[in-house]
Amino acid sequence: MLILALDVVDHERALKVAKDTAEFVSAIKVNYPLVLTAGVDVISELSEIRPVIADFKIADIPYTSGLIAKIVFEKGVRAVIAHGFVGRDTLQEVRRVASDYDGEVYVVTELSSTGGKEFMSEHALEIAKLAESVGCDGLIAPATRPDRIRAVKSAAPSLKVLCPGVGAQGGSVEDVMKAGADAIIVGRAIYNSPDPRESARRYFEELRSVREKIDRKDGKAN
Ligand code: O7M
Repeated sequence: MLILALDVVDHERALKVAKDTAEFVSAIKVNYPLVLTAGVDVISELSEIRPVIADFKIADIPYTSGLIAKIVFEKGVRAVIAHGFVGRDTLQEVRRVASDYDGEVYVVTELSSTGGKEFMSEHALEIAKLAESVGCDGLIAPATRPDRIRAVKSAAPSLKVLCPGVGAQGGSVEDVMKAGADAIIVGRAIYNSPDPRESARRYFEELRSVREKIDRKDGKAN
């Protein structure tokens, strides 16, 4: 599954990239750069093109976190992303709000950047288990460190794992999928390419061929 990280800072361009790549993209992840420039209603516009995941990395007390989740679900998002280091009470509140909208919650374990190793790695597996015990839907784990994808996957086997860091940050589709990822999240390598649609198509095809290779190896192919 391919998720587009739409961190462009121009409203019209965002809509164009979303429409041009929609055929190959399962969901659009919206982060602060777009919403702080285009306004929050861009979420509703994008939701008409593909399902939107609101990546505001919610990290506050339960009341404020729940409020943020409620506001974006009212705008039509399918899922929200919260930080896991905030602890059980906040994740429970975000989960509760999401359930009112039949929405999903994804939890960040450790960031894909080098700094993610500084504080977050040490607690990433506890965060994964916490997210699973709270009934969240999935985790965010770094495509830049496939061994960490394997680790969170075995800590919380029932959760989906979405992996940012492919392309501009150097992660490879094959390594990430072999590590057990359910989806890759790709931003700059698509929206900054001269032909975003073609770039999205290439990631889509690569995902398909890697998936086939993995299934053949696991003996799933007939
Ligand atoms: O492909 P890129 O590097 O242009 O974009 C990656 C996107 O994924 C961008 O929106 C980041 O904010 C996000 N991201 C990471 O790059 N690393 C992480 O560890 C976590 C995220 C993320 O999506 O968290 C939910």
